[in-house]
Amino acid sequence: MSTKPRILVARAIFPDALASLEESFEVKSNQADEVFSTDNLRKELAQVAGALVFGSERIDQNALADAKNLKIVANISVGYNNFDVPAMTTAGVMATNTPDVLTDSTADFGFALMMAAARRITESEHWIRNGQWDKMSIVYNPLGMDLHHTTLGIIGMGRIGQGIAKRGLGFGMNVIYHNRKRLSESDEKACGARYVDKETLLREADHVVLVVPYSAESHHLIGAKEIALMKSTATLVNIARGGIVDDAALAEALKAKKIFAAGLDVYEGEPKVHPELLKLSNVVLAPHIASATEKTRRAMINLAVRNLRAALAGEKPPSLINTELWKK
Ligand code: 8YV
Repeated sequence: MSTKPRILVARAIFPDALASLEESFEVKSNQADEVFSTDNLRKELAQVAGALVFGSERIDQNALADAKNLKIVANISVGYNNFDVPAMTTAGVMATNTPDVLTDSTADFGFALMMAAARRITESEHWIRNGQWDKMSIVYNPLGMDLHHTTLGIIGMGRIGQGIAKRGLGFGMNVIYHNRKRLSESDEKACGARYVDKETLLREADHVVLVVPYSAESHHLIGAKEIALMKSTATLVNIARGGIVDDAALAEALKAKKIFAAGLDVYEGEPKVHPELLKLSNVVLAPHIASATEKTRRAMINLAVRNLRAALAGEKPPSLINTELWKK
């Protein structure tokens, strides 16, 4: 019988990363990449000392019910709203995530969505694909909104928010932000960003980008009332989490042209997308790919593996979330 610790890799990862894990661990992998049912996830976790998971795996009291030997669940994701951290702590299971390594790729993508929405890139592409280029007016269609020298409003000024702000400076944008906690003077200076309250941001920004973590507090942070404060020429980008925007209210507002356009990478109840959003041409839809470059996905997996290896070697994982488990 193998004396190697057993681990679970809950979704498909790069074959070379899997092979390297197999040198040290007895690995139950899921290269078929089908999301485990709640019952199957509980059964799998019951048999392992560590697990590598993605946002698709909900780690709560139920998932942990039979996991008597589990020491760590390492998320391959910076956001960890798929974790019930108190339940993990009670069960003595370390929770880790992958901060920093995806900041730049995700900030790039936030900008890409903003540009695509403002300049109607995907909508125009459909004109070409549908053979309608010759039916487009040279002067009027499709006219977009500028980014350069406009006001960029960022809600959530963590690492990714600050990365977006710095990109905005390169476009000559006036950057304003709102965050639970105001940045230090030196960080504000580095981002060239001015702190404002949420309502002022929504009123003044030409482009609003959401980068706040999901929590009960941020649920429907942007709904009909907030959208009503925005300019009719403004764009809204959500690269944070589904549920931060009320997608039904956003679809209504886009349909009624209360704002100019939106760019979404995340959705309430994804992988389902609100059916009204699918009908609209003034929204750019991406399937939760903000961090999806090969370099970044490899860096995320590497960091998650470092977290897992450390925990199983009795060391402190580099990005431990429930640090109280370490102080004991
Ligand atoms: C992941 C993300 O692709 O890191 C995050 O918080 O949203 C993405 O980078 C996703 O969560 C899959 O785990």
